[in-house]
Amino acid sequence: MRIESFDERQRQIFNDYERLVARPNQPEDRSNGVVQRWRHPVLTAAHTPPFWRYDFEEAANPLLLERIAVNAVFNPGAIFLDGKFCLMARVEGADRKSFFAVAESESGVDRFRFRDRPVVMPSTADPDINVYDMRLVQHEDGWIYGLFCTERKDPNARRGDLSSAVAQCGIARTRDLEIWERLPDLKTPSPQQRNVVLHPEFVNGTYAFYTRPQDGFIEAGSGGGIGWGLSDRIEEAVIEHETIVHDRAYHTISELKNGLGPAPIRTAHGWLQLAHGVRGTAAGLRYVLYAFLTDLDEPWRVTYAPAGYLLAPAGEEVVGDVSNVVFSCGWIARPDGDLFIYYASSDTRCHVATTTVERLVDYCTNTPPDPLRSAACVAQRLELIERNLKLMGGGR
Ligand code: M1P
Repeated sequence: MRIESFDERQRQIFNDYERLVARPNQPEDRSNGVVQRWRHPVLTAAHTPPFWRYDFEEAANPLLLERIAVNAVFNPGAIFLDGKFCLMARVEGADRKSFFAVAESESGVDRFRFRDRPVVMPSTADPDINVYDMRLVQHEDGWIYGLFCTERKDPNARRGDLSSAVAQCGIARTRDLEIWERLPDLKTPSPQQRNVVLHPEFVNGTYAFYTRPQDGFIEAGSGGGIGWGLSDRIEEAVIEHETIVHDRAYHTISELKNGLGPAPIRTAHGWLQLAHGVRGTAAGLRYVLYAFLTDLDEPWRVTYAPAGYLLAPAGEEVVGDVSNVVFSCGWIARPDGDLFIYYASSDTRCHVATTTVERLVDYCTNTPPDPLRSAACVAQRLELIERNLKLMGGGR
């Protein structure tokens, strides 16, 4: 290890950080026309300010060692606020605890910079052990809501079991992403909840939630699917009755689990939805992102469900703390229709993919649904091939 002076090392740390944060991003050379990936991750652990990790007081840290390391930055919620693209990132310390922090950018594709301090999220009477995956939504009641997973140790775990946990939906609201009012956790008929998202508009005068009922902490069990429920109040939100919007199905991308990503986007053709689907493989779970549309007046009713995934882990995205995962909690649609999809790969880093609302609606309405059998998939593909061959003047 090269011996540097304290000042030299401090300069180096800040230079590296500034170079990374100021790095311009470029779209990948190729795209399938549906979504455009961008070359560099928009947020990584190294994007957290050095003063979150190092103690820069020379007397206290003469060797200038990293004191409180950051392990990963992933699964950000997203909102456009005060002229900036804001990401509410899940920052995970080396100690495995996650917290929220806001990073802002003018372009939406690069130069994301964290605010000086992470979010101080108030607790409920039963303090959270871990919080993560905040979905931000500008609700028509005027508040910005953050719905997130709050995790606590399972009080009923058998002695010696230090892993069983209970996941529920935490709710907080803000005007500026800075000062948060914590509301009581959502109550639902399901034993556990994750991936809960608030619908941006009232439905019949009530608050509407997309849920993900689950029996246990990891497995959906007899529950699962993307659920739907209503609550008269948000201050003490209770869903009495949960129905399933989008179920799991055998031999699909979401056979094992699924869950809504960000809050849906209103379009002329229905609510544009983004979700993750999970299936089991010999190498473990595989998480992909998929899109669908629901009815404008009945947001719980699926109108178009294209087969398969919109985005699956590729290249460096495949590897990380929890490999073979892409996961999204945030996207931003601009008034001109440009759409910025923020997603994380392998529970490690955050990326952006760009598209337009028009393209995703086209994708949803024109991609055939999953016919659920190989033979039917061949028939579906043959229909496309024959039409194309005719256009191209024959074939062999
Ligand atoms: O590790 C992959 C993801 O697992 C969980 O999501 P789900 O409940 O849908 O399986 C979450 O912990 C999520 O943060 C994580 O990215």
